[in-house]
Amino acid sequence: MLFKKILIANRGEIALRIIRTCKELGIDTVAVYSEADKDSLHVLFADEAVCIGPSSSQESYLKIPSILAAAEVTGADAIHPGYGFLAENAEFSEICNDSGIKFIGPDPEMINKMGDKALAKETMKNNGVPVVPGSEGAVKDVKEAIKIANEIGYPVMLKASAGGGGKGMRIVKEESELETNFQMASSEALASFNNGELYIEKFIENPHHVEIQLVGDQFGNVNHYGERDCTIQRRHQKLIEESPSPIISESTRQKMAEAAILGAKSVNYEGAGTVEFLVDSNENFYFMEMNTRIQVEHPVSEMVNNVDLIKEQIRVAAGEELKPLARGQVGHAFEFRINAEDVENGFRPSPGVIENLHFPGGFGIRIDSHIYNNYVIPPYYDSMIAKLIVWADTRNEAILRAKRALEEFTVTGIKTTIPFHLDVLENEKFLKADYDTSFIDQLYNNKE
Ligand code: MV4
Repeated sequence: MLFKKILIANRGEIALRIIRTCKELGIDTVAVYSEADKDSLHVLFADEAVCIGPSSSQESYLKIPSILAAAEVTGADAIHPGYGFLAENAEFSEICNDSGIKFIGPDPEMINKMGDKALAKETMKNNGVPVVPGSEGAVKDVKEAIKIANEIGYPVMLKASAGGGGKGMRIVKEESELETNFQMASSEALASFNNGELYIEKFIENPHHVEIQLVGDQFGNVNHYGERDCTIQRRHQKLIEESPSPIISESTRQKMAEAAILGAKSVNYEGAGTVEFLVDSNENFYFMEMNTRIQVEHPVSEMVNNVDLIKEQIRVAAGEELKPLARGQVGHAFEFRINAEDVENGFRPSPGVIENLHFPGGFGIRIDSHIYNNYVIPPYYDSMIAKLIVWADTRNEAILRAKRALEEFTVTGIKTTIPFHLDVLENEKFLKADYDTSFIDQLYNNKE
């Protein structure tokens, strides 16, 4: 049997996304919400809702005792953390399971192993997954960093063991710059993550970020759902994702999927997860990080696989055995993140009231969103207000469909990233899939 009642420890579109799947599985749902979110759709659409505190995330969506108390008073037998907030918090995973409430995600040991990026990389390397040349795990001091940099050659990159997603990263072009960068990166990491440990690797010029979606069960089976190309980012915030990646061959695609499955099986990975790779211009790929959560961009993989990944995630958490995929990936999908941001002013947040809203529709269009007419976007949380997901047979057809959908999409009262996406869809380089990580900086002329 699956669960009877799932508490969703999240807000916004992902809370709604999870509630929808629970309903289709006949599972009751409990929403939790902060005071700022009392009029949110996830509160309205769940079977029950519990206020867990004031507006600040620290005092609500991140407050473990309040969430546990909400689960206990409502009799929830599982908690889905969504993404962000407590999704990769080992302590939360442990406390849930100790309280007899199933955490829909990996156990605390797995979260810790993958959360330590230097350890995760070392683990993958030891199991035969290709990694960027560099230190074995963390480096102990500047001296060791210099020694390794001389072996692998400049430019190199310093990364925080406790970082991830680009925080605490530094490029070093030559030996004379290493010591100061090392000290700065280390104290930054210490201040942000309470852990100053760094590892070092060769800097890969203008890579693509390509990630493989996986789900593992309790019997050692791991399915893969193809890859997503997440290279269109600004300051480590993804803006557009697509599947399949337009820059890799069928043979690279298969090798990456095999490497991801090898890595996941070698750690007995359970649940939904993503193995991120850097891909260089020669299609060499290197393990970068493993995320132990469902990600924002999971719908891209759902569309090309015709699979509800949240359903799979809930099933494996309940102890069901995965079945091999009935088919491979079909067609092409994009996700466009619609953020309440003023693109012309450095993507500055633009919270406020949605005055007039019209969602696009028609064949191949999917909207995952919690907004509605007169909804007030609170200033306390992230600025994503909708995801437009587009599916079509080919990349070109998906682009044409995306363009007409973005033209139909109406949001007034606030600034959004819709005009940004329309610009990208006119860009020759994007159309030819000739883009890399510097794409947005070049488009908007705003290098960090
Ligand atoms: C790198 C890199 C180049 N060489 N590592 C790591 C976290 C991720 N968000 C960005 N990361 C990078 N790691 C080495 N050894 C370049 C990046 C990078 C990047 C990668 C993919 C897509 C966009 C990016 C934007 C800036 C930096």
